[in-house]
Amino acid sequence: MADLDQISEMLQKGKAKEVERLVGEALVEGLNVKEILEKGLIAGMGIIGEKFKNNQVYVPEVLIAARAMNKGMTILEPAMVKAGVEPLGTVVIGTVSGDLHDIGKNLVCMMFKGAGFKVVDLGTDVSPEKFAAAAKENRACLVGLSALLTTTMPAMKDCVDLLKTQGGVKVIIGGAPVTQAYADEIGANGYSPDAASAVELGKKLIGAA
Ligand code: B1M
Repeated sequence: MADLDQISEMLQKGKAKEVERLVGEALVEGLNVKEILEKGLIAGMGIIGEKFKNNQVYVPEVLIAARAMNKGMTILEPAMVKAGVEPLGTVVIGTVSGDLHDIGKNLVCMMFKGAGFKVVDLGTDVSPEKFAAAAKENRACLVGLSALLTTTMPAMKDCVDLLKTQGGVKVIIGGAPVTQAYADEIGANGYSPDAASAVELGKKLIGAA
């Protein structure tokens, strides 16, 4: 009998093959797809996110857990489509113009995926126009901007200004030099110091918390 706690546990340990096997077994046994996602994969990723926030695990552990999550998702996704399971929402994420740092941004993407969002990752050095076009095209509820350089922080304001003209979408910002005060100054909807909190904030902003 497939065990959802075991899926969560194996994911936290980064055992990708085990996660893949257990998700497959759960599907064969006819377990509810949404439950496998929420009580198995998302639950495991949520625990990793919380531990990361509290410095109980570090970047490598998160990356390994995310890889296990992805393995599980490749098995689960076709069944989710069949069952009509909707993502919580779509979030467009990228590192702003002139900035090539992507390790933190990638963690933010993983945490959002782990929480059940559809993620459109635009990569690095992303112009305000590209953010705006992707938000529109994907009907995103959230846009996440990352910046690691003090010199690229002003590009966040350009993005916020442009996205505001489109309306509807909420903008959250983060990255080592970024602060809540800066988010307030440029009119972003929120700031988050780490990847796990970014998801909590995003959920709150779209009323899914
Ligand atoms: Co660069 N770099 N770098 N770098 N680099 C820093 C940022 C720097 C602080 C190093 C230093 O001088 N001490 C400094 C910036 C100084 C400043 O502006 N005040 C710096 C510099 C100057 C540069 C170059 C200009 C160096 C040069 O060429 N002279 C150059 C710029 C290139 C460019 O972007 N145009 C450069 C290049 C590089 C590498 C390419 C070599 C490499 C990047 C590789 C990559 O990302 N693929 C690199 C690296 C690795 C770093 C350091 C060492 C580590 C950054 C990192 O990945 N941290 C960094 C020094 C440091 O931070 N100790 C440094 C780990 C990551 C998990 O943390 O990205 O902060 P972080 O993400 C966190 C949070 O900030 C948050 O969540 C994550 C964790 O949960 N977060 C968000 C991030 N984005 C978020 C978005 C959100 C919410 C939260 O919502 C949307």
